[in-house]
Amino acid sequence: MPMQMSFRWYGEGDSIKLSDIRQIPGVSTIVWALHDKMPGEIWQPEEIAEVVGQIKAAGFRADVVESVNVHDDIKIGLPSRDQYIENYKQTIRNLAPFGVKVICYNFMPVFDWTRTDLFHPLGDGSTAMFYQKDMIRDNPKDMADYVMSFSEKYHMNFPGWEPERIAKLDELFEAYKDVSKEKLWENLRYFLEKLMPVCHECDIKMAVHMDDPPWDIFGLPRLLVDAESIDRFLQMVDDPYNCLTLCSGSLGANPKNHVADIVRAHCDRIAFAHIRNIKHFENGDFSEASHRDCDGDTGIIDILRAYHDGGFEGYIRPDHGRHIWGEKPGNVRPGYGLYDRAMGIMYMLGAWDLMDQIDANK
Ligand code: CS2
Ligand code: MN
Repeated sequence: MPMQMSFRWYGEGDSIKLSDIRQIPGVSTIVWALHDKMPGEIWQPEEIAEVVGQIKAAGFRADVVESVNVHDDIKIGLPSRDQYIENYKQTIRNLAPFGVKVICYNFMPVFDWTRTDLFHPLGDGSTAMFYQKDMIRDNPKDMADYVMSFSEKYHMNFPGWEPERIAKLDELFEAYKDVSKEKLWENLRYFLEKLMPVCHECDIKMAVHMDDPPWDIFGLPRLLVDAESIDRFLQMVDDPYNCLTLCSGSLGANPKNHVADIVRAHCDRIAFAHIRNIKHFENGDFSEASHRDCDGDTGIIDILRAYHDGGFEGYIRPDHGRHIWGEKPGNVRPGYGLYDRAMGIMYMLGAWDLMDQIDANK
C-alpha cells in the first residue's frame, strides 16, 4: 500500500467544501474532528455518524481524526484524570466502527500552536503565519488576546484555543505551576499506558503531534521538540500503537532539527505525516512558506525521500499553507486555505511519482 494522501476539513462550517477537496488529485481520506467538543467530553456515536456520513457521501474515507484533545487534568496529573481517561477510551471505542485508524492529539500545556501574526505579508501578495520571537517573552496574555480577538472577530474557534479555557488563563497557569517537564512526561506515560489496550482492541493508533514551536514558552514545559525527545517518547511506551504525527513544520521551527533523519529513524512509528515548510530569519523569527523545498529551510524533498525510502504507508497531509488568490482574514482559516494546500499536495505527489519511477527503473 502506498502512502495515503489526506486533507484537513473543519466540517460544515469550513468555507472549503468537500466537493472542492474532491477535485484535488490523490486525496483519499479526510482529516476531521468534532470541533464543538470540549477536551474530556465523550464523542457520541450519533455525532460521529453525522460527520463521517458527510465525508463518506463525498467519496472519502474518514480514517484520521485531528484532534481528540486531551483534558488539562490529564496533563496536570490530577486525581480527576482517571475519569477523563475513561472518557477518552470510550471515544476511541466509539470511533472504531467508523473506520478511524489514527487519532492525532497533542500534549502541550495550555496552548496549542503559537504564532504572533496569522496573516504576515510575504512580499508576493500572499500571507502566511509568522512567529516573531521577541513578542513571545513573559506575558502570555498579549499573545492569547491577539489570537482570541481574531477568533471572536471572525467567529471561528481554533482547535486547542477553546474560549472557555483561554478565558481562565490565570487559573490554568496556576494549575500547571508544579508540573515540571519530568512530571509532564510521567503524566503522558500514564495516559498512554491506560489507552494502549483499547487501541489494540480497536486497531486505532494514537499519534502525538509535535510541540509547536518546539521549545518551552512562557515557562510551560514542552516535550516533543527534537530527535532525542522523540526517541524517549517511543521507548517510554514501546508499542506499535503508540505513534507519531511527525509535523515537519513544528519541528522545523528549530533549525537544528533535521526532520528527514527522524523519518529515517522511525518511519514505522509515524502514523501521520504533516508536511509544512518553514523559513528562518537570522533574528530567530520564522515564517511559514510554500511547500516547495527552496522556499524554506525544512528540507521538504529530503523528507519526502526519507518517507519514500522507508516504504511509508501511513497518512500524509499538507499542513499549513499560505493564504493566496483572495484568501484573507474573514474568508479563510489561518493556515488552512484551499489553494496553497492543494498546490502542496501536487508538489508532494509530483515528487512521490517521480521517486516511484526512478526506483522502478533501478
Ligand atoms: C496543527 C495542530 O494546525 C496546526 O498547527 O498541526 O494544531 C495540531 O492539529 C494539533 O496540535 C494536534 O493536536
Ligand atoms: Mn502539524
